[in-house]
Amino acid sequence: MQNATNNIKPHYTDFRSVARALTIVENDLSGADELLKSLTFTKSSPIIGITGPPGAGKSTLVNSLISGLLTSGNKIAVLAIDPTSPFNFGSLLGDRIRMAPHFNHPDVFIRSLATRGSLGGLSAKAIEMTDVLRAAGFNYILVETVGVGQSEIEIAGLADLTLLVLVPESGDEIQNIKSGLMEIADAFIVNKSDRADADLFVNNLKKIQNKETQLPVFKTVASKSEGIDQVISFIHSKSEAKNSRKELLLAEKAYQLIQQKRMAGINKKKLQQDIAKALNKPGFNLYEFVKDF
Ligand SMILES: Nc1nc2c(ncn2[C@@H]2O[C@H](COP(=O)(O)OP(=O)(O)OP(=O)(O)O)[C@@H](O)[C@H]2O)c(=O)[nH]1
Ligand SMILES: [Mg+2]
Repeated sequence: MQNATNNIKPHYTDFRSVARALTIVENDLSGADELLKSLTFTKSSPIIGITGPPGAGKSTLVNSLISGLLTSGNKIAVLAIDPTSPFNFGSLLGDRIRMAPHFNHPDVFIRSLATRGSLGGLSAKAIEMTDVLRAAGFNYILVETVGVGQSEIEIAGLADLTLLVLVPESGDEIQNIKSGLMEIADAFIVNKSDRADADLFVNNLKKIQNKETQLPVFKTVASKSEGIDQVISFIHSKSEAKNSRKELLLAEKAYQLIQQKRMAGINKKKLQQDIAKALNKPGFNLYEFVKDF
């Protein structure tokens, strides 16, 4: 049988093959399954998650990280995941502008994913797309996602290394950080540290942490590429260390993919239509209705 994946092996030397493979996977075109199953991974390219509240400077940071990571002749892929939330409307365009210096760079591949999972969790598509990028052989894969409360936790299931970007005014986030975010982040980045009270916030971040399990706190001014070298060194040091969370990460990914598979073909509109039909008969029972799903 002919299908769209014939001869598509995403490879970082051919961005068109990467773009096509991503499109097939993103839109679940025919052959997407075969493509995913045929992926082979020759490098252990780290996936670096950059998350944090809207406007914290994630894209600007990604932009300066790219500059730092490129110097060693690396090929870099960026996946910008944009939640379909109305208040973030237009930020993809913003990302494009922020990362513009790298848009035409031959060693940088940038792609956006406009939707989150239909289940509200991290999109299974994001997992599949980062795997396509890994199989393509990029040296680093940067994934930017806006984190609002719980959604920050989701990226930890995707990334080998999670950087939580905050700003000196992120005082309200401290509560979130205390209740869970500390476990998922590998480092805090206090961006916009050219603003007042950056040091105070950095100290607070250190104070709320357990002495033994202190995460590093980096101060950056992403818009001026200040403080980036330290973050790059941290990324290098972490990528060399063996990832002790590997099983945990894979289990999280498997969970998302299974969830997507099980829910395939089920949507609320169709459910409503089926219920409308079922209601025409006497004695409708919701539990009876859902028992075959
Ligand atoms: N003063 C200052 N401004 C910065 C710094 N880094 C980024 N900005 C500015 O902050 C604004 C938001 O930056 P982005 O990089 O788009 O932030 P983001 O977190 O990607 O935003 P979303 O993707 O919309 O959540 C832009 O106007 C940047 O120029 C910094 O270190 N200092
Ligand atoms: Mg952004």
